[in-house]
Amino acid sequence: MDDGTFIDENGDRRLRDTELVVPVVVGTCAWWLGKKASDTVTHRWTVYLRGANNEDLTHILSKVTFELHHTFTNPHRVVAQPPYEVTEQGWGEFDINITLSFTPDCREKDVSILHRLKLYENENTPNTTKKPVMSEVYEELVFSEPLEGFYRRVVQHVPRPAPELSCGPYTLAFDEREEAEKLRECRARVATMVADVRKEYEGAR
Ligand code: SLL
Repeated sequence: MDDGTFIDENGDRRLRDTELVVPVVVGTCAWWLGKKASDTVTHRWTVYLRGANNEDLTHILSKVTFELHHTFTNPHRVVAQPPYEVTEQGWGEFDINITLSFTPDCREKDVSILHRLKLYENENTPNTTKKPVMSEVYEELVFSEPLEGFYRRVVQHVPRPAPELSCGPYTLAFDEREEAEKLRECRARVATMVADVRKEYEGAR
């Protein structure tokens, strides 16, 4: 009898045609130091990963690793407990690689998200010490045909708020449905582009 599950190549039971979607946000929050700024330290900033609704993610994540620019001491920062954030001081903007590792029963490979540290607003906005420069991006973790045990555990989990981030009061509220729709449109556009390239390639052969 087909119960909607199948056994994968490792002998684990998975749910067919099922997706588990976990909305998250990666972001940076940067404070200009104003009069206290020097050549090498102009800002104090925090990079973080959070649930899109600030919910706790410890039932899914085992750790989050932030890869800073090599000019920082120990640029490889591992955070095993929430809040998943790293605070530093510096002078320049750069791309931060954020790697999410999942709980062992998920059996999924790590996922990396690249996020650029933003220290300055656009050219016409002067620096201020009154509020931070925020840069947040909504993302979705998609577990396709998840392990049955992991899926059941996650859907039965009762959501609870995560410990507050240091920049908690400044984080944005995302309209999940709107963001999910934008992501779907992006994915569809990419799929069309891939299909076009493939057609062109096949036509040229
Ligand atoms: C830039 N490509 O030129 C970037 C590099 C590096 C920023 C930015 C280190 C501070 C410290 C720091 O802020 N590095 O180690 O104290 O803009």
